[in-house]
Amino acid sequence: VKHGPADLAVFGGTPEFDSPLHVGRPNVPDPERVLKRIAGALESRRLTNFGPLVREFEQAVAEVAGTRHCVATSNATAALQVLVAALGLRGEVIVPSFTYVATAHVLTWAGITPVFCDIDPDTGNLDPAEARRLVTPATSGILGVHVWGRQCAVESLRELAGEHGLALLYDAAHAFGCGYRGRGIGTFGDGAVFSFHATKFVNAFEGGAIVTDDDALADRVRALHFFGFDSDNHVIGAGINAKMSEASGAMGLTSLEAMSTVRRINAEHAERYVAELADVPGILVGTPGPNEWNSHHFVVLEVDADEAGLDRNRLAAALLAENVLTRRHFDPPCHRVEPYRSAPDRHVRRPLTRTDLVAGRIMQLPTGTGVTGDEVGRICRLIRMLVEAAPLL
Ligand code: T4K
Repeated sequence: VKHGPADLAVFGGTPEFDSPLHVGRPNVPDPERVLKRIAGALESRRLTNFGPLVREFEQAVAEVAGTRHCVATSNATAALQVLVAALGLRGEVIVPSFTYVATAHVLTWAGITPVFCDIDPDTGNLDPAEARRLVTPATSGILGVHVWGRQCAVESLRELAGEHGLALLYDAAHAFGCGYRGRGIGTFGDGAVFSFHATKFVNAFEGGAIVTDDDALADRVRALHFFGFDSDNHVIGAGINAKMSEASGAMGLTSLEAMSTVRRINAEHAERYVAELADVPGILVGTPGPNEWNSHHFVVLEVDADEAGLDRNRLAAALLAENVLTRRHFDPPCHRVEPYRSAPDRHVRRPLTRTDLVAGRIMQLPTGTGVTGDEVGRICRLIRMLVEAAPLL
């Protein structure tokens, strides 16, 4: 137990935790059930190419997403590549810089210019008014990102896309199991993409999915994620291989079965962080807005250095010394990494001041089934103590 600043690890005290606490520690659902499903796949020798596990996974994902169609993929990056190709995007696409680099890189790989748009600092999502100012005759689409599973300004973006005849797609890598106004988040836009990477709410080791309500788009996506082969075995376009394997299907299905338990644990952790840090100056724990349904997979802390007396980086370093490994997604934002920062004029049409501000202030804290409520309480006490000790740090 730490009694005062001298006990903090940054001042030579013993670290609070013996072993590191991670952000993104996978939720491992029911190992026996995963292995049983994999054994079944081995037994039947159906290992990939639309086996029964992947089919079942696709149906279950569509149900949670609230969409008519789901195509499971090897990861979300490949899913975005397929969706971008299926929608025929070209020229310029408006996208936030405050996202994982995968979102921007997918456009670059397709020969499209990502034009970075600033965000609403309250949600971390695309600012539709700013997006409107970025539309040019070369714009073919808007790619929004539902950061932390909080939905973009879906109504305004739909209006904007409709006015200019633009495709509207969403990177919902963070947002599986989330929703807004009673609708699954996958139902917004022409199509959306989920990630089932190991570090996500529901995981398939590696995995992703494309969801849509558009029958023709679904057919095209299905073909393009399988070298371009349609259901009649004709090649309809330049597809790639983005299929999900049965081993991933086994993990994904089992992880889906544990979803409500994981959501409950996440929600408890999130509530505890919010309650215990509520009166710590300069420390704000993000919460979903009204009408939002969230998986609480991310606990996002915003540090106001003026009020807290220390900035995000110093707080993160002091927590690291205590064996609390926070993450800083998304810092640096996309426009500050290659290849975008070397060619800012192509990608950054207006200053991204709110993106830079938010990126410099946020950090994610450990949550999920990899940490206990007691550990969350100890992390909160550490943060409180570090803010109190800020003048000494
Ligand atoms: N769009 C957005 C908005 C995204 O955030 C992402 C991915 C994508 C698209 C692309 O989705 P995918 O193509 O990946 O499906 C992670 C993930 O690698 C990445 O999927 C994710 N976003 C990104 C936000 O976070 P890191 O750098 O945090 O992961 P890593 O490997 O450092 O792991 C975090 C912590 O978890 C570590 O402390 C170790 C622990 N860990 C990790 C893995 C993978 C484990 O204990 N076991 C594990 O198996 O990137």
